Amino acid sequence: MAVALACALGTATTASAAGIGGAVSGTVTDADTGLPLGGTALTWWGTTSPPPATANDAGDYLLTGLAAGTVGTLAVAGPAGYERTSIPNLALPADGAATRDVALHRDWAAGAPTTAAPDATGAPGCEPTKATDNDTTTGWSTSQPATLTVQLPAPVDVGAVVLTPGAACGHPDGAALKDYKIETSPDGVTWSAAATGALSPAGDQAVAVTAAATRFVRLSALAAQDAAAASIDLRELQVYGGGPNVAPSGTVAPLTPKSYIKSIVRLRAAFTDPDSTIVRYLWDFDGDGRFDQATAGPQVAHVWSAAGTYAVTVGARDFRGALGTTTLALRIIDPSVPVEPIIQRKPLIAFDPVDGIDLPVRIACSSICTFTAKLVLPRSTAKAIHAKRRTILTMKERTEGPGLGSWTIELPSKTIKLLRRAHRASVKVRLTATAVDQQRRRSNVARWVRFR
Ligand SMILES: [Ca+2]
Ligand SMILES: [Ca+2]
Ligand SMILES: [Ca+2]
Repeated sequence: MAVALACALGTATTASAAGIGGAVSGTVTDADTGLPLGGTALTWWGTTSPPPATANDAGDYLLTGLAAGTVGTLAVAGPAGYERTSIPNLALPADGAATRDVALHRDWAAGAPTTAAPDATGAPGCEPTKATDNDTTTGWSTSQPATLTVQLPAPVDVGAVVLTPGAACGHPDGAALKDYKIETSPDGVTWSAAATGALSPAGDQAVAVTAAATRFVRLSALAAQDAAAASIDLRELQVYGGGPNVAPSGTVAPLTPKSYIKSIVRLRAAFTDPDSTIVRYLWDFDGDGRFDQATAGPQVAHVWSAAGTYAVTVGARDFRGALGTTTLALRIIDPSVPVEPIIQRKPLIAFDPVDGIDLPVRIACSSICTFTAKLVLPRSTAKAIHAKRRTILTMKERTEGPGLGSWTIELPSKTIKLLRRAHRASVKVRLTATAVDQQRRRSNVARWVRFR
């Protein structure tokens, strides 16, 4: 209440206008990647001239000590290789603080190797590199129509070339570049025409140039503003555009171990992008290939009405438009439906018909299986053929892995001899067989078998 009363009486306005309660704050970012530009210097030119502010690693800055209710100019100087700009007529409100975010272009030509032809050197202080030193007070000067070639540090999708004409090296104003031609090249060998035109006598002038994966930019300085000038001068050539861009990549997972129908399911994506900010997340909940929702952050909540396994896709869109996606097979459970037990299948044992002295056996198991079998003579038979032991065969086999095993149980030759000696054409024996898998699931078979 006290504050409202003071405002109504106008005392607050009077107090701040008379003091230095004004401030400007904001965030400085790279205009092409959205990444913060820490280290940017911000200077105020106005009624007061406080010390410059420097943006922190998050790109945030705060300039204080300004006169509230006044107008000034915010001068912005990005880190090395970035454009310098100024925002004139920035009004500070009477109650103190203004906010102003700033996006700066990287100048890919700044400090890049720069050459000229036919005169490769230029007069002292007017060399070709003076056109790419990120300083508009210096310039390149040529005594005749010439080309200036800049080798960019990486392939750049060029969007604009900014030319700053203006006489350099103490030459008269008429020496400023007027007629120009710009070409681009991916390799310095093959050139494509990009722009031609005539510049005004002074000031930064952007020329729209669209050229993907450009490594070289070549300017032809054709004529000065004053046709009678002894030289053609250019203070600065800047190249704006996007550098290499990698799409975001990442993963997505639900926040809870189980997801139920008709309940809120929360999903969180984790994406990274090495060269730009991520501006949006896109969600396809039903796997139809169409995004159903967009969010600014990496988390979303959704409700599914039917049980099933859904292919949920998350896309992350980066500052320059590249999209990276990841897909999750999300199981949505209906808690009212009892979960069917997974059938633990026991091993299966099957015998083919006896073929003479052979009995083929096959088994099927869900995991590695041990198979054992035994043939036992009836007591009376053993006595009749004078067999020393009733157990005439034991075998033990093992499957190589889950699946099938097949072997042949063969009547031992020793038993056959005894049978012949006793003049028997056939014999009935007791067969017992067992199959046990890794989970100790067991199947047993016991039956009579007749060999002939
Ligand atoms: Ca310069
Ligand atoms: Ca990127
Ligand atoms: Ca969809």
